[in-house]
Formats: sequence, structure tokens, C-alpha cells
Amino acid sequence: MIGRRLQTPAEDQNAFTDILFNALLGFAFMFFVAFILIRPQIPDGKISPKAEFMITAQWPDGHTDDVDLIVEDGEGNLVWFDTREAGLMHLDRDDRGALGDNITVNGQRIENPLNQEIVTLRGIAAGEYVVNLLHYKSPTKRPVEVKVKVEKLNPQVTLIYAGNNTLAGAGDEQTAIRFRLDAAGNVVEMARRNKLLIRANPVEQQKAGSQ
Ligand SMILES: [Ca+2]
Ligand SMILES: [Ca+2]
Repeated sequence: MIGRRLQTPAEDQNAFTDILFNALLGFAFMFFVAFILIRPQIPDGKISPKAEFMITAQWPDGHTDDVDLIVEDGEGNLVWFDTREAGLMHLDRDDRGALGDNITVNGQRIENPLNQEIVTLRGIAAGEYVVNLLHYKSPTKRPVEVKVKVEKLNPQVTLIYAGNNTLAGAGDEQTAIRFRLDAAGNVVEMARRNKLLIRANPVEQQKAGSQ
């Protein structure tokens, strides 16, 4: 203890410099490690920066029935399994119930029980949108409940509509929701009045029947 007290100020200074140097070295090393660990951040919370609205139809997982989502825009463009792109609308896929939900990779069977069809609006076009469901095929020969959701994606995800339709059997077409957009993309009106899009149109009906 005495020896320590007898240390000269210069020796104290050296010891302090050593500690400071070691601390700085430690910080430098931590910065180096931190920079290595920094990765480009993928922004989350947005499904697609180019989509303005998302319309989803979903029926129970593993269900064998084929339901179709059909959307008509204010100009009369129609998007459904036969025409997956029309106007600013796009259908992600034709989900045919359990059909095509299993694949085999390297002898291993992979299942995707999801039954879902999604239509996105890539831009805003003013007018009334009609969202319909078609019970296209019904191996179960039973009614099926379909959940429909309309979301506005920008500037943040906002639920515009969520509801259910019970489709009665093959060939049943029902309107889930109708909504009107103004030029700025605001929803100015909503209704559930039925409007047939496929069954009222002999050409489209023929296409549906020929599939
Ligand atoms: Ca379908
Ligand atoms: Ca499916």
C-alpha cells in the first residue's frame, strides 16, 4: 500500500493512459463487430409498395371446394380466374380448394392447406368496385362460409370491410361488398346490394362453364 502511495505523478499518468488506451481499444473492437453485424434493413409492414388496396377471400383450410373471387372496377373491367389482370387490378392465383395444394419435393410431401384468393389494386381509379364470390365447384355438396376483407394499404393498412358470405353450392354467385372510391382513394360509399357479374353475363358464364 505504501509503495502505491509513493508512486510518482508520472507513473500514475502512465497507468491512467494504459487504462484509457485499453478502453479505447475495446470500444474500437466493439464498433468493428457492430459494423460487421449491420445488415441492410428490409422495411416491413408493407405488403407491396405498389398496391393501394387488397381484397382477400378466404375459406376454411383444407376445404376441397373451389371458390372464385371476382372484382369489377368502375370502368367495367373484370378480374377473376379467367382474366387475372384487368385495369389496375390483379388476381394473385386461382385457388381451387385442395387441388394443387400438395407438392412432392425429393420424395417428401409438402402441404399448403390455405384456401385464399387475393386481388390487389395497383393504383387508384375512381368509381365503384364490386366484390363477388362464385362457388365454382363443390365436391362437398355443402354450403361454405367465405370471409372477405378489403384493406387500404397506404399510408398505413386500414381495414375497410370484413364480413362473411355463405355460398350455397356450385354455381352460387353473391356480392360480398361494393365500395366507391373518389379520385384520392377515399372510400366514399359502401353497399351490399347484389350484382351478378358472371351469371348475368352469358359470355363469362360460358367461359366459367367451359373450364
Ligand atoms: Ca378458385
Ligand atoms: Ca387451396
